[in-house]
Amino acid sequence: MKKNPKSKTNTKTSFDISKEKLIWMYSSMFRIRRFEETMLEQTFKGNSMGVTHPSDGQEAGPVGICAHLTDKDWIGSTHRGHGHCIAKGLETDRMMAEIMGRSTGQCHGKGGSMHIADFSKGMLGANAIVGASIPLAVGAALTSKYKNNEKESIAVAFFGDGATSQGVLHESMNLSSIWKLPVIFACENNGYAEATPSWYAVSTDDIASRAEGYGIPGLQVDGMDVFSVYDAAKEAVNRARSGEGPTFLEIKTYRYHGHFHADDPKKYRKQEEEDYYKSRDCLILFEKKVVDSNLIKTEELKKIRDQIEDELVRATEFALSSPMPDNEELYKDVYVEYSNSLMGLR
Ligand SMILES: Cc1ncc(C[n+]2csc(CCOP(=O)(O)OP(=O)(O)O)c2C)c(N)n1
Ligand SMILES: [Mg+2]
Repeated sequence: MKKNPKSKTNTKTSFDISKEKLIWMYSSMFRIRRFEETMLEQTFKGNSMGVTHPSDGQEAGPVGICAHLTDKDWIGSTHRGHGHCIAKGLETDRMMAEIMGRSTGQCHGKGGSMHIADFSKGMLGANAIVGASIPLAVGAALTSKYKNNEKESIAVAFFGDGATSQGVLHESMNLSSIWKLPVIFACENNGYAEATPSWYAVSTDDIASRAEGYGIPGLQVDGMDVFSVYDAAKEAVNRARSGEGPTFLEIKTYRYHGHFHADDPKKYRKQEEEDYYKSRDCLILFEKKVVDSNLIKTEELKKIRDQIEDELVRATEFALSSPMPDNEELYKDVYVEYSNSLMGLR
């Protein structure tokens, strides 16, 4: 067994959170869960364009972190990016339409599941290239530092365990450390990169400890418990906003579905493992904590779930009834249009 236990494990759980924020957290996690399940139903009906990677099971990570961010903060995302988008405030109807390749989609149907972006919300984009969110977020953090704007605008790079042995992460950690950039490295360690387990492919059980070598604090966090993520992220965000530089969070989580929407019989993992994580589901843990502490009533949570179910029915209808893009759309938002306008040719 590989061990390198230098990073700390976050064991704190705080209820120093407003009711409004608690409701936002629960709504966002449930919205992500039902978005992914609805998206999969639609994908199996043949309504999605291209490959989709569901993130259900992993909701507490993006929600616990984005709870501290505003539209002025940036996030970079992954191929499994729907949860990041929703936690950053993107609308489910335009996301669903994007996945279905419709003209009303977030990127006018040209991006699909793995390229949903919305700069107005600080969402730099989902990303099909493993590890590519990392330099994008570090670049955004550099902009912020350069403009003396860290208090208002920090950056978070979401990436999986599969990206953690790539050179780009290590170069990015080094640069962000020497320049004290306002960036958070949010590693969603769900135990697998496609079918390869991280115990086989990653040289340590403690990925967060890798940050120590770059002078960056690393913390392992229970990614099934949104409060655990929330507390760790609060510390990391405060460090970034106050000019103290980057933090690395390793969020221990689990994806409930296979790597992507089809053709993954999940033979590389055991049913007992899946059952274990599902018994610690983020929605169940949340409900238990807030109801036991008399912060929110069971009926209030049920009402939230009902509203989100309705929202997703409407989002799906919106997407299905939207037209496909015109051929003309092919010539918009492309590099030549952008560069010509920069050179004054258009
Ligand atoms: C640079 C690069 N290498 C390989 C791939 C193929 N690929 C797509 S997803 C994936 C696994 C990524 O695993 P991880 O980073 O742990 O994310 P997870 O799928 O578990 O969310 C791989 C190898 C890719 N898209 N980009
Ligand atoms: Mg993974």
